[in-house]
Amino acid sequence: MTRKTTAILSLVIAGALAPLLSSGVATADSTSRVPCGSGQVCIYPQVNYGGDPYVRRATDGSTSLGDKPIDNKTFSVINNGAERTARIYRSESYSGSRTCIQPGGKIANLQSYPVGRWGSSLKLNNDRCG
Ligand SMILES: [Ca+2]
Repeated sequence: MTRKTTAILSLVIAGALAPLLSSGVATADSTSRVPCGSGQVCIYPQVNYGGDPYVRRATDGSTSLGDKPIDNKTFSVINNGAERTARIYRSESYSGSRTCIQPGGKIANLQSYPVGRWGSSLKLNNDRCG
């Protein structure tokens, strides 16, 4: 392989990867956001991932939101928990209308989803949504 060919290939690869890298980050605009780390499920008290998120490590398994500040303030969510689905329920004890977020998935505005902003418990599972 010539040096020129290698250089061209590098450019092609870089160009192909750039959209993938940028689309995986929850920074849709320039305003500051609290990022959701790898292996974490983050529920934000504002749409478009705004405000201080409730953060749960996916490896912790099934847990309730518990914290009063996030209760009924589930406006947006990022699921960075590898292999784990995240279900947000309207009521405590994992009942009521729910919305499931696939691993690697995110929802910028939960208000148009079944759980809405009214989430009060969160369950993480090693299953699939649906
Ligand atoms: Ca609720």
